[in-house]
Amino acid sequence: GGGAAAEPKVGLGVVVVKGETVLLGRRRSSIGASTFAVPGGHLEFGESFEDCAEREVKEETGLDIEKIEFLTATNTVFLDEPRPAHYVTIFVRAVLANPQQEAQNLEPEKCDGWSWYSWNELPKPLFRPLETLVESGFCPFK
Ligand code: 8DG
Ligand code: MG
Ligand code: MG
Repeated sequence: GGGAAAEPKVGLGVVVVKGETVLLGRRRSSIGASTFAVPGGHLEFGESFEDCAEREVKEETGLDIEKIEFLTATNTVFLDEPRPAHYVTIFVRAVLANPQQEAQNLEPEKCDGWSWYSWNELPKPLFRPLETLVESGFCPFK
């Protein structure tokens, strides 16, 4: 796998914040299988970060988000995967448009389910881009 034609891709992760907690799900997809990640996916051609964040969170969890803000970007090379990959991940933060709304697992073939975790008690292992974000000392609460 991997071949000379492989290029870095742009992923986008959404740190959805509710009170002191963030939304994470365990991945079933090939890259980072069984690691905990925030909802997200590929930035599509012509899409803004905000539109991508809204779309991916809606597709994967059914949740409506607002107050979408850019946080930071990470650079991750996945060499130990079945198919090597390189992602620049744009991380944004958002809050629920309606805090009563519950997360649904709308892509069960890609995720084991969504739960809320305190930033101080994150589950392990984290998906590499998220681990990088956490290790950089970044805190989405302010
Ligand atoms: P899409 O086809 O809906 O765009 O993608 P997806 O089906 O949602 O796939 P995904 O694996 O969730 O996201 C696509 C890629 O984005 C993934 O293989 C790696 C990259 N990615 C990061 N960081 C993050 C992250 O924090 N969360 C998610 N979900 N994907 C991320 O680089
Ligand atoms: Mg996804
Ligand atoms: Mg998706």
